[in-house]
Amino acid sequence: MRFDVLTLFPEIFAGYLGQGLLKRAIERQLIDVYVHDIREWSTDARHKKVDDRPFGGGPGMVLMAEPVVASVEAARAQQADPGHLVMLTPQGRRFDQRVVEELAANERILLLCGRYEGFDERVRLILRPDEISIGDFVLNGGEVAAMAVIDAVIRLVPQVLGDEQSSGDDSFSGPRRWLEFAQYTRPREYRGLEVPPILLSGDHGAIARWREQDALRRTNLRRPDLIDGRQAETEGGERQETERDSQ
Ligand code: 6GU
Repeated sequence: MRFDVLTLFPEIFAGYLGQGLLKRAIERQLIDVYVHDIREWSTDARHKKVDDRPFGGGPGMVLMAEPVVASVEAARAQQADPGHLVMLTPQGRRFDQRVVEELAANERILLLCGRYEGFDERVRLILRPDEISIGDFVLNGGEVAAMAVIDAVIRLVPQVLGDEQSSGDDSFSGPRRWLEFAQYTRPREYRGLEVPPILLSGDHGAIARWREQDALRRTNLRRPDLIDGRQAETEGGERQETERDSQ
């Protein structure tokens, strides 16, 4: 699977690409990530300007349509497959595990990162991107969001996760899309808190039932909206789960 990131800040990606699961996936040639500098497509040879003041006035700067459209078209032309174009913007549809699964079906994804007050509207009108937001808050640019998209999508690319790992039990995954069950490792007792005995029983059927029950209990408590669209109780006064009452 190939990702093309289009950004004004290509340096931001080096650390992220050079580490962990993603680094290994790139080395194993399961994933390719190309980072493109939108500034290289500036129409202004001297100052490499890519933004300008908004028509109608107001604060901030707007990314100009020409360099952005040119950079996307140039990246697309590098391969026969034009890829699926994603624009990272707080005005996009909300990113969740369903969107991750949808995106993972593509062989090639282009991630267009904005900065400043946003893109000239004609970028959207011309390129018709799949606009995605990672949540209802404002970031300074799409770069962190693009990394979140890559990070989530590669987990679903075959062979990226080792045999011992699997995305099937992940929160928001599987047929029910609940939160994941609680996990424990050694030691069996820590500061008076014991690992639930079932997990030490070796009875795989019983363990699977306990985990299913725990996933449901946690989801009910923390994210009831995942079960039946109920609003999560976030106002004051409701019960908070603690180590003690989860025992
Ligand atoms: Cl994708 N971009 C920006 N700038 N802010 C965001 C976002 C994206 N998603 C949530 N907030």
